[in-house]
Amino acid sequence: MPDLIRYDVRDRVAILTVDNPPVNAMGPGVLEGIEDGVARANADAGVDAVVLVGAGSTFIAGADIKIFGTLKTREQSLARSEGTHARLKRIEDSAKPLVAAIHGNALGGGLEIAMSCHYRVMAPDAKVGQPEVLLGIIPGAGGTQRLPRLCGAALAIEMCTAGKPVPAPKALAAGIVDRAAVGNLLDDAIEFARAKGAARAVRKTRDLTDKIADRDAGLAACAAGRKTLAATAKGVQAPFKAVDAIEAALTLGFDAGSGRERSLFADCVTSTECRALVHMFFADREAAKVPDVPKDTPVLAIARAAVIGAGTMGGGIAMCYANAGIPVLLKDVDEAAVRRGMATIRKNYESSVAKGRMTPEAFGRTMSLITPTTAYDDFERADIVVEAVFENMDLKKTTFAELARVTKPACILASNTSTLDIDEFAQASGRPGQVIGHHFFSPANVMKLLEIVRGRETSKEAIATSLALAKKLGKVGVVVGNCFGFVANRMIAYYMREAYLLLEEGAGVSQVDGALTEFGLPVGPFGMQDIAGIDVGWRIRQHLKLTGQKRAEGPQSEVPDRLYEMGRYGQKTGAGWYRYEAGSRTRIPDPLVDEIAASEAAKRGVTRRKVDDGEIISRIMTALANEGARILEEGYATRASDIDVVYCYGFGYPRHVGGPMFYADTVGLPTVLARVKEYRERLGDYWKPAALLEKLVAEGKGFHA
Ligand code: T1G
Repeated sequence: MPDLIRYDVRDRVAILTVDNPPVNAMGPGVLEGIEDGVARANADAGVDAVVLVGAGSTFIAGADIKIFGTLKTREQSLARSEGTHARLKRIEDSAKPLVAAIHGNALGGGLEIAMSCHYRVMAPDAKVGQPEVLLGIIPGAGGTQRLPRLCGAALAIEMCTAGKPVPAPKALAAGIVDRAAVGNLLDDAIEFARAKGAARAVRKTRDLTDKIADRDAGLAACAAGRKTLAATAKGVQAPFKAVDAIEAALTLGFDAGSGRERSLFADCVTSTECRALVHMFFADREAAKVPDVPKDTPVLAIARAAVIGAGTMGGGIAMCYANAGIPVLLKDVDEAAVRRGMATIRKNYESSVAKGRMTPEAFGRTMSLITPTTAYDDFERADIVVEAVFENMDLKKTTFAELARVTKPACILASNTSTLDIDEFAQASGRPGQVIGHHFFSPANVMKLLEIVRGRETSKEAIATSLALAKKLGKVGVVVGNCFGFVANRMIAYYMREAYLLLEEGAGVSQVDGALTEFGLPVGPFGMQDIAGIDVGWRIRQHLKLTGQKRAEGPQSEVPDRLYEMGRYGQKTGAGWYRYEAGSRTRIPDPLVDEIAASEAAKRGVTRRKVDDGEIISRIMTALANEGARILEEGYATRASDIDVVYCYGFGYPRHVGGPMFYADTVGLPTVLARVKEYRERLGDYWKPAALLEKLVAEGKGFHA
């Protein structure tokens, strides 16, 4: 324990330093060590006050999230949090003034410990927050009771239901902290503590009442919070329970309110929502770990970039680099193409400025980082080039051959292709070690997923550089293998296959979409295609016909081709799977599509029937899990949680469900396998169980260890 919490004394002030790398999480012994340190200071005649500070880059970043997995029952949770609450009250009962010195992040339990101190001094660039809802829980160490007592119900509700960190100026203005440090944080906090020590000024947060005195205002804030959540917090419970706990702070005494918090926390921490969100927290971080690419692999500094192709994707990719402060060339074949690309970029930024998401200065500064060009001049200075030309293999191979000639040897040559073979580009370039896939998702400047596709000869340096670059671009990078469609589009082909076939079997377009949005997807498969463009899928199918490939085993519905032949590409043509009024994106069901589905079903001898929503979800999710298992057994994804990350960031799969592979574990792999076998019986041999799925079921395991 002594290593976790250091005890020093300076100018009659005890300094307790929490040292639990990497983020001073409240792992075993930390809170106990703090309580022991406070008790020692109170017994120390040479001490008048106490400062609590974090070692390294941050204060305490919260409870150790790994511990939640050990809380299997309400009883276990209640016992643990009762102990935590009692310990924090004993710390708060210190007879000598206790000052928290916050730098980096004081999040979750970190802020709760800081609020159990009598005062808080905060570094100007530090943040405080209660992000527990992002993990499917609520503050469980008195946060819902102390925070309103410091800043009032409205801000407490905002912080505990959105989970967003609050910067120092706002925390100071709201009363969460007492002083924004000037100069060295620790020196400033010691000076502040000395003054409080001299005045023997102790202030227990739990005794404060003025910020919650106006109960009606507080209850009104709760009602407003619930109203907002009803519209925004679909499919999750934790944010609502956070409001319930804060309401208890307004209506019950501190102890009763704390009891209510403990009970609500226990409801949350044993929920699937919590298990799924904790899974995703670690999955996001695991994705950056590639077994055969050591953490210390040299990373190429990316100071200058270039993008080939000023279309929708190329322009969005150029914006990603400019947004990250990296100068980027944007090249296309002629002035008109480049002008169009720049105009689209400008329009995107102007819309951000109009919405207040970007200042005019930032717009000017960022825009100036993008240099349009129709020539390869200056390409020799680029550290990376991203190719985003038309999805045509010959064109791409020519492009890579040219890029190898006009760039420096160390320059990484990345392709934004969504399905074509990276190894072919690598051969064409003559520089295979530097060739890699950077598959952005549309709109590239918005979607966080970056599929990093490693070719047969892609170097470890190119992979490590791509992972570091993803973080710099604000993306979540997932390294995947070079199979057709990589991971995202390979699996989505099965998702779409089932959607098409269910349509032909009798489900309606908006019924399928409705079932998926009810499940938690932001948009269903048909609405998604109307946005992406039915013509995009048609072109891929034509390319595959040339190479004798199929996107997915089993029957290929002809309905999308019929729509394409009718010029119904989706929103861009005013009609696709749905109809759209001029200038509107509102999806209007079109009976014509169901007629086409019925006629295609007849051609295939399919008997139409009533399909229920349960079957829609089961067929689609089972297809995803089975193909995901195949991707894993073939080695195109490192781990099941990488597939979950791809789906949550690439297609908006609900994080509170945990991704398609986590969801399969929740359903239970024996059930998933039984469904695959049932569908094989009923629908056809193409429903072949993945070998890995059968193996895991035989071993009584899940996709996630
Ligand atoms: N518990 C365990 N491990 C953690 C952790 C935590 N709270 N926070 C980070 N890590 C690990 C992370 O997995 C990674 O490990 C390494 O630290 C660096 O993290 C009682 C119950 C603080 C903003 O939700 O938001 O308190 O991959 O890559 O980008 O009411 O970490 O290196 O092996 O994210 O600099 C509330 C979660 C918990 C904060 C730093 N607290 N953490 O970001 O580093 S619930 C949180 C973060 C709670 C109380 C309740 C971020 C960060 P590895 P990183 P970063």
